[in-house]
Amino acid sequence: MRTQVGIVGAGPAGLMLSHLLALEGIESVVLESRSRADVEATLRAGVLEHGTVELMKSTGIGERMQREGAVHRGTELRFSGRGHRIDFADLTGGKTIMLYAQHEVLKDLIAARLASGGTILFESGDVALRALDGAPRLAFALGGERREIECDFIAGCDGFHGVCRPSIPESERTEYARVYPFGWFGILVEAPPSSPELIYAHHARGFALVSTRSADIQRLYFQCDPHDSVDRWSDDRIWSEFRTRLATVDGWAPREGRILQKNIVAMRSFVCEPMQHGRLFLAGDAAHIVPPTGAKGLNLAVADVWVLSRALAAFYREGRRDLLESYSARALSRVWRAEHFSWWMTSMLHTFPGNDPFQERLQISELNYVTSSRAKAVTLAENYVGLPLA
Ligand code: RFL
Ligand code: PHB
Repeated sequence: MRTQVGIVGAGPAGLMLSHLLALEGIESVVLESRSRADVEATLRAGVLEHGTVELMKSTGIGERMQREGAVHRGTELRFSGRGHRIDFADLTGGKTIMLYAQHEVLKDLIAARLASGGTILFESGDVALRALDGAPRLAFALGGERREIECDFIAGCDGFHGVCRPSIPESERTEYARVYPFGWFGILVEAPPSSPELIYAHHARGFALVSTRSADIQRLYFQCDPHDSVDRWSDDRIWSEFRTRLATVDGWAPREGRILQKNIVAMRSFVCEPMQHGRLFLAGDAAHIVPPTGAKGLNLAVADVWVLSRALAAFYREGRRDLLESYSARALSRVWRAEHFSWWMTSMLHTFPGNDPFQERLQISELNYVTSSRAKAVTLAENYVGLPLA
């Protein structure tokens, strides 16, 4: 088997790359270790930046998102028992975000690729990368048989725990990491949204977030011990924690309902530099991780593959190599901006173990500033809706 670009991973990075390349007439094969059903059912992100939304619309995969997604023109920061609105549209010259679940984006991308004759090999096992400096190949197992694909380039879109990043010799990469001393306890709830916009709440007991998935499903999170277990949290205990952390002076309470799912996610910041080695290019979580407080992960994956697809298009159309050579540097400048924003939002809103009253006063001061100074609010808003795609 031969293709122009071998892509490992059918997440947002891999599928969007395959889609963007197809629009340029560039062939790709996507190898995915999980089944299609599993990929299409895994619950993750929910917020799409302005640029991600525009890219989906302009490349013909935005139709269902426009019908079923919800446009949000702002968000609420809640602390000391009061809510403060950050008006994205007003602060950014009209930009907004879209609430549309990551697995819905993946369903749309998979349908679009298959409808235009694209190849996605689900349930591919034992993927290995060979000859990254010469004529690269992807070796893998499918349906009990060993197979190989020869490619011009390999895109490593296989997430944080994938095989692509470790294929770059350790001496050729530098990793920057921060692990946070807390995790997020997430629940999926059968109830209409408690609020028309997302609520990011700072409370002495810890951070809480109110988000939605649809007209009758809510997604809520609260900061927890990363080593905690969902079994220790009864539904009553969960609701009591949310009521406490989200309480306002005028008696606001979340809309409660049947809890459909509970999970705990760890929080980390991570960047691998460079994001390329020979003919291998990393994109998305394979190269970097942000804590979810800035809602950036999926959007960064899309921004990476936008840059990579432009570089590959320039190579195949005009024989240019310069954009491929500068891929990592150009992608990393956006990555580090998002790393800073995600770290800043996380630091401002969470309670850190061992926080002293001085630290707590600093957090409240910063929250007061963000919600009272237009200049500071603009920095939050323009990062949250997303800086323009390169
Ligand atoms: P993914 O989505 O992890 O996809 C990688 C794919 O590669 C496959 N794979 C392999 N395939 C073949 N061979 C191998 N050896 C393989 N190893 C792995 C995997 O099965 C998988 O299908 O990475 P990608 O494409 O880079 O996309 C990244 C995003 O998924 C991620 O950043 C976001 O979900 C992060 N995130 C959020 N991002 C946002 O932009 N907005 C949000 O609101 C948001 N909320 C979140 C989030 C992540 C969360 N969790 C679970 C960490 C909320 C949460 C709770
Ligand atoms: C979500 O809806 O899952 C979500 C929203 C905003 C975030 C993180 C996750 O910052």
